Amino acid sequence: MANLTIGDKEFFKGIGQIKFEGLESDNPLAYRWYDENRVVAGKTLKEHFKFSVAYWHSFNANGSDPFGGPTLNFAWDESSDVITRAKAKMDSAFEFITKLGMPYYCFHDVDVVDYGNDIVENERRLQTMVEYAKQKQAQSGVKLLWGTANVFSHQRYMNGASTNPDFQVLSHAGAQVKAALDATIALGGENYVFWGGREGYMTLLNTNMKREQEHLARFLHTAKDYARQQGFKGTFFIEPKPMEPTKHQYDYDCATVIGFLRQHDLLGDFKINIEVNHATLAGHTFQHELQVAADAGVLGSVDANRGDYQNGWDTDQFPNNLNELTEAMLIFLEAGGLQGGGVNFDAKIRRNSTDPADLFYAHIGGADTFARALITADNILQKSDFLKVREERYASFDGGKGKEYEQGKLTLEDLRAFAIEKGEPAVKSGRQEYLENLINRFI
Ligand code: XUL
Ligand code: CO
Repeated sequence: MANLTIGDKEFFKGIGQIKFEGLESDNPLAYRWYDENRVVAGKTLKEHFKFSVAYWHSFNANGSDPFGGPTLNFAWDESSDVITRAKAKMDSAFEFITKLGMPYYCFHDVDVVDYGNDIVENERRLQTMVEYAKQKQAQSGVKLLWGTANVFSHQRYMNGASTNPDFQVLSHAGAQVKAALDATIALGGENYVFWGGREGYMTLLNTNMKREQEHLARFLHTAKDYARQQGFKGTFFIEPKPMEPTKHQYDYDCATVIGFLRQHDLLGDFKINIEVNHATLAGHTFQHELQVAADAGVLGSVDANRGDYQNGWDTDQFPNNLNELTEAMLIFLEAGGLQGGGVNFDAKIRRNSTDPADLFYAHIGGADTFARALITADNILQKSDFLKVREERYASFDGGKGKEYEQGKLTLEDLRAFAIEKGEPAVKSGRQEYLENLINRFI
C-alpha cells in the first residue's frame, strides 16, 4: 500500500489510493461509477462535478451532538499547541483528500486553525496555515473550491453577524471576512461562500427586519468590493437555508435570494450555492432549487448531502438517493452545469460511524451516486423522448396566436375572440407516470 502522506505521519492507516474499478469490482474501497476520466455530455466526470471535501464535517465534527460528547477520536487533535495541531489536521486532510482522489476542498477560517478573541493573532494563525496549505496544494494538486468565514459559532454572533443590531459585532464579522477573503485569494480559491448562519431572527418582536436586510446587502457589497480590489476574479455564492440555527433566515431559498440580489444590485457578482438538505428544510425538492437557480442564470455550486424524510433537521447525511439525483442531474445537464462552483460534500458520517474507513465509504458512495445519476440523466436526454414530451406540452405557444401571445402582441379582447373561435380545449394528459417510469427504466 502506497503511503501518500505528505507530512511524516499517516493518519488513515491501512487505506491506500481509492481507484475506479468499475461494476465488476466488489471492493468497497473503490469507485464503481465515478471514473473521473469518463466523458459524459462533452466533459469528463471530474470536470462536471469538481468534487470537494468539506473540512468542517470531515476533520472537525467529532461526533458530539446536543445530547453527548465526541465519539470520534481524531489522531490529529493531540497536540496542545494550536499551530502544531492545525498542521497535523491539515496533514490528515490532505492525506484523506489525496487518497480519495478528490480534486478540491473547502474550509471555514476556524476549521483550519482555532481562533481566540484577538483579531491580529487570529490573522497571524490563519496566514501561517495559508502558507502551509500552499505547500500542501502544490504537492498534491488539490485545489480550493471555495473559502468562507464562520461568523455564526462565536457567542458574539448570537444575534447575527452582518445583521447584528450591534455595529461593533458587525465590525468583527468584517475583520473575519477580510482575513478569510485574503486567505482564499492567497490559495487561488475559485469562489467564496456566504452562508448566513445567524443572519435572520429568533423573534420579530425585537427585530427591525428592513434595517437588518439592508445591512446584509451593504456587507456583501463591502466584502465584494474589497475582494475585487485585491484581484479576486472568482464568484461569490450565497447559500440559502430557511432556518436552523435561527427561527427564520433571510436567505430562505433560491427564489428569495434571487429577489434579494436583484433588489440590492448584487446579481452580477453573486450566484447560488444550493445545499440539498437546505432545499428540503425550505419545503422544496433539491430539483426545484436547481431549476429556480438555473432559470435565473445563477446556478453556481452545490453542497451535496441529504436530509431525512422523517424529521425536519439538517441531518447532512451523504447523498445516496439515485432517483432524486437522476432528476437533479437532468436539470444540471440541461442548465449546462455549474457556473464556477462544484459539488462539495457538505455531509457528515453518523456519530456511530467510528471506523476511519467510514469517511471513505461515505465519500465514495456520494461520488458514485452522483456519477451514476449523471450518466443515467445523460442517457435519458440522449436516448428517450423525455425532452420531446415536455416540448410538446407547450407546442400551442410555438406558432399562431400562442406565439403572438408570448411576443406580447395580443390583448384581452384577442384572447376572448380566440377562445370563442376554437371552442372548448381538448383534455391533454400531463403524462407524469410515463415520465416517472422513464427515469426508473434508465436507472
Ligand atoms: C450549514 C452549512 C455550512 C455552509 C458553509 O448548514 O451548510 O457548512 O455550507 O458555511
Ligand atoms: Co453548506
